[in-house]
Amino acid sequence: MSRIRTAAVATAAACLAGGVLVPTQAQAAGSVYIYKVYYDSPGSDRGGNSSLNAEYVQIKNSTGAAFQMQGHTLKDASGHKYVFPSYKISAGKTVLVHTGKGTKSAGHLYMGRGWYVWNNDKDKASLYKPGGSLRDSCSYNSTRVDYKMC
Ligand SMILES: [Ca+2]
Ligand SMILES: [Ca+2]
Repeated sequence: MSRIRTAAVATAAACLAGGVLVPTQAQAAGSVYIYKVYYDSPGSDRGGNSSLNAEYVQIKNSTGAAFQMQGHTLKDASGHKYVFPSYKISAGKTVLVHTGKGTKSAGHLYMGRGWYVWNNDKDKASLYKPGGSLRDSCSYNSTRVDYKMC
């Protein structure tokens, strides 16, 4: 009998005997990342809040716990910047960061801008941690599609 197998048997025996809590194997940690950039709002880009809000960046939390976004920043390639307010993305959920104005609600945040941010040809979305280090980025370079799955 190998040492590993012996240890496993001993652990199992300990559990049966005393209900000892054995540390479970670490789960796939997951991450918080840019999931999608919908950069070319449907239809003509003539402004208007509903058109601005159809342009968005979707951020996903694939971890097993809620994640607080407060203090994170989202930037485009030319330096437009959005600082996240207090907002928790639930485990496994996403939040849409809309370009236009609106009231924060479950699944929706708003940059509050009066014009588009994400270029329709090419751009780069970068998500920074509160301390300033990069959490994730997503680049695109195509006018043939309206969004990028990152
Ligand atoms: Ca755009
Ligand atoms: Ca458009």
